[in-house]
Amino acid sequence: MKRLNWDKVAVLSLFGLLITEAVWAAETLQDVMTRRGLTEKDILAAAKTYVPSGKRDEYIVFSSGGQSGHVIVYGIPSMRLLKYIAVFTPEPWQGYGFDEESKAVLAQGNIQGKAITYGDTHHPALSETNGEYDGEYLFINDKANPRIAVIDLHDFETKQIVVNPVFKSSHGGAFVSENTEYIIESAQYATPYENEYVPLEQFNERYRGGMTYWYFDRAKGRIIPEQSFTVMAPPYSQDLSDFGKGPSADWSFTNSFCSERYVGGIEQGKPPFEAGCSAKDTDFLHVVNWRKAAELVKAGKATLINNHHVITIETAVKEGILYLIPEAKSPHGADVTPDGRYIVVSGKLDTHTSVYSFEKIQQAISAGKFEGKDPYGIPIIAMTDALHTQAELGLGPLHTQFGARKCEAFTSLYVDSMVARWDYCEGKVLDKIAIHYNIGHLMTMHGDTKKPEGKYLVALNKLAIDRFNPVGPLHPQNHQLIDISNEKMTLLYDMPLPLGEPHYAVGINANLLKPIIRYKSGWDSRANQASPYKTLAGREKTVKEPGKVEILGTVIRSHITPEIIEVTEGDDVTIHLTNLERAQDETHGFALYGQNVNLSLEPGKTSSFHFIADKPGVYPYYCTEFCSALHLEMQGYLLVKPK
Ligand code: CUK
Ligand code: CUA
Repeated sequence: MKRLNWDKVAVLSLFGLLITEAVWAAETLQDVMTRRGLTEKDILAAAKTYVPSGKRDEYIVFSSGGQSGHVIVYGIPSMRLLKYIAVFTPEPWQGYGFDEESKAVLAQGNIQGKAITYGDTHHPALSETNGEYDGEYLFINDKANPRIAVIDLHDFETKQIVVNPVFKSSHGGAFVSENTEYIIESAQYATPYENEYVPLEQFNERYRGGMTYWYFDRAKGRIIPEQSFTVMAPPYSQDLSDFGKGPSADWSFTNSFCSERYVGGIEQGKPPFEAGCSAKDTDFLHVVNWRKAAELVKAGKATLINNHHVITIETAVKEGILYLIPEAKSPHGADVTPDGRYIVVSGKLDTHTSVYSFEKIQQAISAGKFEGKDPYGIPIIAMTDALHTQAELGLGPLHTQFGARKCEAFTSLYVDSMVARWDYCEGKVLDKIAIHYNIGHLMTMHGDTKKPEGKYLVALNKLAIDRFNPVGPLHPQNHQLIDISNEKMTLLYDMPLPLGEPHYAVGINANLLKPIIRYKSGWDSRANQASPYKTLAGREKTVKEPGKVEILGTVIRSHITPEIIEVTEGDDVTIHLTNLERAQDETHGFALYGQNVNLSLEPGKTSSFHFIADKPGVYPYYCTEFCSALHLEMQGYLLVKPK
């Protein structure tokens, strides 16, 4: 055996001790900055965004989840993800699309009898009272299949989906009126209102756009389709919308693109058309008196199409509720200023952003001063008669949000990849900041309300390119947090969002949200009422009828009751489970082998599932949330006996 050289051992251990000491000595801020290559600017940004362990964020953001059909919730300034809210797409963690209660919500979104299991969400809108966020509801649209969803912010769950009865394409939703009386959804690509084939040759006569006004019943927390209506519009590819505020509260504004009505190489009624959607110099801003439109519907002046109230173009013109104003080519955002006096519209193909004066629009309307009519007889107000000012902001201006200072606006510049801060009263640029890369929407805190809080701005960027660690050809998108509290805007943080294209987001002061911690015991959260299947401890039971088994069960640490379920091959099986927990965050899950069953049972919730036990066998089930030290023991067996 080789003898140890004790001298060497001693030297080595001393050396080891020294190294350990060097590493273990507390690092100073300067040490960390040197080690990680951080600048003072980085440290300042970190200090502005870091939310210490156990502390909470000042603002909560609801972002569109794009093609995922979800809504993404995160905090500002930390940019920490808090939740995905499943809306148009099944989502197993929440049991959404797996339990019968949420399946019923998704089924409301079926289109002409077909289940649609995704959505292309674009614009979330927070409910408002007197033009300010009240923290109660969130609405979001689906562009691919014109639908609007209602999310209750008391529990962050999707409660309702409504399908647009006349559009087959829509984009300009969801935006709310000052007191959330209506949610607007405007059409995008014109289609016939009827669900039938109409040849493209009849594009001008039969294809239509329009603006749907969904009536929201605040007491019920639901949209009432029967009390909703659509103002029909020409096939001009309506786009984004906004409701007025204050003096303009009774009006809504919707822009449009391709008012040439170009379709696949044919300008309607003319030979093949070269310039396509860029032949004209301007498109049309649609100005609608929705308050009066609602009165017309009540007075029986609407036409029923697909069992839905439609105000035809003819009626709209006759009653004076619809006007057009030329706007810069290929516009995108239409945003009403906090004081409700101006409408800001940017044309992507024009470097100017236009500020329309609501007062001037009203003057032109009451004086009957129009520059003419469009081919559908809608009066056109001359641009010069409606403009307050124009500002040259940069290339590809898109969307506008507002700041806390007087006349302060922020506009995204898609082509320049910049944000411009400017004064919409004076029409002058105040500051610009480069973003990475190609910004779409932008958002400031409460930036679309009567009282913007400013402070932070989030740039929602279409391309991330090289900002993050590469993860293959499909990149996440980039939400960039920008500090707007000082004279110069400064970039604070890049957050990758890997779920879908986040078109728009809304940020609300966290103090305004008061979500519940638990449901009332035995609650059907989707219907927002006590579940008929509510089950108390000790009252669990199995009801058997020939060919049918119904189980009323419970879950609580650390048992699923019943722990054994016996059925016969071919039985129609329904299981209702109530979570009896009252403790915060004591959610139990429920998964059953081979039946696509996956429930999330938050404290108090009752959820159900149903299936046909068509194959004899042994089907274990278990709780999917690590709920206690005896979590793994929370299990049972479903036994399907052969006939
Ligand atoms: S949109 Cu995507 S960037 Cu749907 Cu409002 Cu403008
Ligand atoms: Cu309940 Cu794990």
